[in-house]
Amino acid sequence: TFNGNWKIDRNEDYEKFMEKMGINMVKRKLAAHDNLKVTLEQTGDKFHVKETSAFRNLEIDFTLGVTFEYSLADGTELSGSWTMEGDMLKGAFNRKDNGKLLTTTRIVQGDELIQSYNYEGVDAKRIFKKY
Ligand code: MYR
Repeated sequence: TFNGNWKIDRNEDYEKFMEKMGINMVKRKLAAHDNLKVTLEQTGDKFHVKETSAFRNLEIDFTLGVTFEYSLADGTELSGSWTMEGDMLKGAFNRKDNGKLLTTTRIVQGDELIQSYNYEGVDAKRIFKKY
């Protein structure tokens, strides 16, 4: 289950990914240490997400398979959806500014939530632990 309070533990290739996303160095340095916390609450095919970081606090509701809008901390707007494949959440989001695709997955492995990202051939991971 994805339910619970998750706190960022470590990143893999996240700065490279953000660079590909066009985020400047100062923001990348800050974002690499954003103390991201995510609370996930799944009820059937609906999710309630609380996101807390050095940048902002927000709450998002989405339904699997239903397109919604999401803005990154730097204001970049995305539109897309999550679906469930087995035990994996798979997200496909398009940037509104250039139409390019950002894909992401979430999976729980052991006591960790692993979120993977791909944009224009660059992969990254953010790995969370329960708190
Ligand atoms: C959620 O489920 O938490 C809300 C929807 C998330 C949409 C996709 C997230 C992509 C985040 C990419 C971070 C990139 C920073 C450059």
